[in-house]
Amino acid sequence: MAATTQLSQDELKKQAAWKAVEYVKSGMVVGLGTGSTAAFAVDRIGQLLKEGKLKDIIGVPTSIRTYEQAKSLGIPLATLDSQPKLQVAIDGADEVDPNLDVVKGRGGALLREKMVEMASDIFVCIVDDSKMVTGLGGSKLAMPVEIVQFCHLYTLERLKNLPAVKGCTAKLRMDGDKPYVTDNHNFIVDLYFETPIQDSQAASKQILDLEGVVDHGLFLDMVDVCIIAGANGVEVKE
Ligand code: ABF
Repeated sequence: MAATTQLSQDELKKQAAWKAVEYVKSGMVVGLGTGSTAAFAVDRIGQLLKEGKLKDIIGVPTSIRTYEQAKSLGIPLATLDSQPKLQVAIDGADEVDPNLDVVKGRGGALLREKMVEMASDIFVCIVDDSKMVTGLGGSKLAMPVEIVQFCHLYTLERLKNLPAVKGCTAKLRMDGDKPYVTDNHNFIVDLYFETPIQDSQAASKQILDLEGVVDHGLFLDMVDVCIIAGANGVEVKE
C-alpha cells in the first residue's frame, strides 16, 4: 500500500509540475524551484528543450542542487546578477493556506527561492493536495528561519519569544551532529506551532526585524498561480 501511495503522490506532484510548465514560453527567463515537486518541473523543461518544443530558455536556479539538476539537463543557466527580471518562477511549497500564502523552505532553500520568486513577473506554486492547510503553521511541521551563524543560540532564544510566534518551539536544524548549513553558509532555526499562526504578517515583520535573521519561510502575498494536484484532478487557483 505504502508503495502505491508514494507512487500516487509522486504522480500528483508530476501532474502539478507539468501543468505549471505550460506557463513557460520560448525565450523566457525562468526561476527553477527546489524540492521534489519542482524537480519534476525542471525535468519537464529539460525534456521540452531537448524535443525542440521550447527554445531559448534561461533558467535561474534557487539552490545548488537545482543548479546541478538543470545543468545535467542542458538547461542554459544564469543568476539574478545577469538576469534580474524573470517572466515566470515555478516552485513547490510546504504549506498552502486558503489565501495562497505559503510556507516554504523545509528544503533549506528559502532565501534563494524568495529572491528568485520576488524577481519574477509571476510565481507559479505547485503542490499535491497534502500541502493544503487552514492556516500557516497548521501542519505542525517546521516553519524555517534562516539566521547567521554568529551567536545563533542567542538569535534562536530571541526568535521564539517574539510576540507573534509566542508559544512556538524553536529548534536549530541539524545535519547529523553539526548544524545544517544552507547554500548561503547560514544556519536554520525551525519553528513549530501547536496552532496556526494568528497573524502571519506580524510574524513576518517581527522575525525580519530581528538582527541576525536573514529571512524566513513565510511567503506572503507572493503566489500568483497555485496548481494543486489531487485525486480529483489538477486545480489551478489564481
Ligand atoms: C521547495 O519546495 C521548498 O520551499 C519546500 O520546502 C519544498 C517542498 O518540497 P517538496 O516539493 O519535495 O514537497 O520550494
